[in-house]
Amino acid sequence: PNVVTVDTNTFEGQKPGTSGLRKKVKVFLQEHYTENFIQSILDANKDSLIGSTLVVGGDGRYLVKEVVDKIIKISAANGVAKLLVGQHGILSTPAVSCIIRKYNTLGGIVLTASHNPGGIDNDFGIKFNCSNGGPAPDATTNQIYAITTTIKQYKIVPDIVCDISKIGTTNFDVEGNKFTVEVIDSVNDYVKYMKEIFDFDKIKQLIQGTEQKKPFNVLIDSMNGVTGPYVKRIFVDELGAKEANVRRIIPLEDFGGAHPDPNLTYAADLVNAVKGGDYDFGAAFDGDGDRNMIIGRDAFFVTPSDSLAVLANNLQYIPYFLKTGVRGFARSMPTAAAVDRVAAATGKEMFEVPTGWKYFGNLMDAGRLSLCGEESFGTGSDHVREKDGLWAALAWLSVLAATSLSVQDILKAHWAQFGRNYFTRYDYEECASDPCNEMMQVLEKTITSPGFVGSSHISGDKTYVVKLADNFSYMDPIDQSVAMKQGLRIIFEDGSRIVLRLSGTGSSGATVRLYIDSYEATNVMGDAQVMLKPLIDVALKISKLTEYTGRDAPTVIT
Ligand code: VG1
Ligand code: CO
Repeated sequence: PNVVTVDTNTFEGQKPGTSGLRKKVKVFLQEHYTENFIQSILDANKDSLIGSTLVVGGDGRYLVKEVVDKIIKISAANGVAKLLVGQHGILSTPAVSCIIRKYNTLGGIVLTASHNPGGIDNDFGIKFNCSNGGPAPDATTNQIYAITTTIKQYKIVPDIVCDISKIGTTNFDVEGNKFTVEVIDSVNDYVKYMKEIFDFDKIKQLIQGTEQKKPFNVLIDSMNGVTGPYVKRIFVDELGAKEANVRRIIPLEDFGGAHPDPNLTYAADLVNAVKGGDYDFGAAFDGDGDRNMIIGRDAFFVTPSDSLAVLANNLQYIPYFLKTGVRGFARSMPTAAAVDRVAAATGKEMFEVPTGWKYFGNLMDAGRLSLCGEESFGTGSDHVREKDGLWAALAWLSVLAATSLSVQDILKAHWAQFGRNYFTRYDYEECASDPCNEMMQVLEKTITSPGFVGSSHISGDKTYVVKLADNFSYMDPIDQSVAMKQGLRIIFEDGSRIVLRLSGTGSSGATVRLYIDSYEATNVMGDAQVMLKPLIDVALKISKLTEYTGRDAPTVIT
């Protein structure tokens, strides 16, 4: 087959957000739109592209297969030597990271809009991951974006026909050069790796029970997303769970109409099933498999911030960390600081980075970070360079197996030892963009004006005095790169915080995220919504959120 050069025009707005380029499917369907972005990714790697290998796969949503086909044809035209493609185009985000690292590839292209709904009327996304397996850093995504604003042509080999439904290797001759597509089993490498990290026998014993102990009843929900085949292999085939213990494990192009976001609102099915049934543990994962929600008996909810802290405090029960040792911990800025207390108690280094997994990679590569997380249901370790939903569930089950405690008792013991960081997040989804941008500008001005630090804010019988207020910026300690304007924060004298930022993963309009947290040393058994109500009122008043968004209630409360 021959290379064809196609003239194209630029498109506005091909700027990757928190985690890749995410737009409505119909935007990607415009002629040349997807090709432009793929060519731009390859051009941003042009120094090492010739002869390279890339990993390609996605979360199974509508358009994944078509875009895999385009990536094959455009890669062939641009000197890539080999692609490792998940069968049917299926690879979870953490599996892509695992495969990039295992086979030392130049990187990978992940086709996902994560937890955003799928189908022809919903979202699609394309993300580039680097050779460390992690999402490309800002420098690279900025470069990709810059190329999209000037692109005039792309190269493609239209005549390559490759069946990605069958495992196997196909070689093509592209103008005298060999080009190889290897279609790989979507789950093998990942499952093998999980078996090295965890003690599967112990988890199996927990799930199946022994003569002395009754089975630990789990309910795992893949939400029709990519984790289905991984869950089937790991939980049913390897760990001996029954078919009835796993749900929605066939990846569907539209996620069955579900919003595959594992939180209390969108994973209500799981919550209700665990509440109403005889289950000890429930877990759900998002569309691309990097997020997790963990609940205990009676649907006792573990906040992601607490989940991170509990795992940090119990890593000795996971064989991987016995081998590697435990380096530092990290969390994203809006994540509650529960893990900071574990770091202080165990003498580990602690990092606070902006929202988005790409900021953890450098710290891991430098050997300073073992475990990290985000409040947005992201938990992971340096075993890969993405957050990893299934890993988090297996980590929890390892701790539960070793301690013989219930989820709730582990949390209670944790709070008794460290105190509790109450946390809640309010999301106002799909608001009008202009007023939200204005709200952020006005609020930034207000909180950085002279006199704001030191000011008092009264709600009910509580008075909060401002200690620090800014727009968060971060300097990477490894390469000194700086990320500015990562969210407005107001920190009070008692350590309570209000954080406000606009989402960088939506495909239309603006989503406002309001994060509230406050620490209690001894009053640890309260209800987060009740405990945090005064701070929420202060936040709504200072930000004038209702006036700007026209919303008197959030879309999702976590
Ligand atoms: C959200 C979360 C962030 C997460 C990102 C990608 O970003 O808040 O913590 O890293 O999604 O996760 P934003 O900009 O919308 O707040 V995923 O599972 O969508 O790749
Ligand atoms: Co995701």
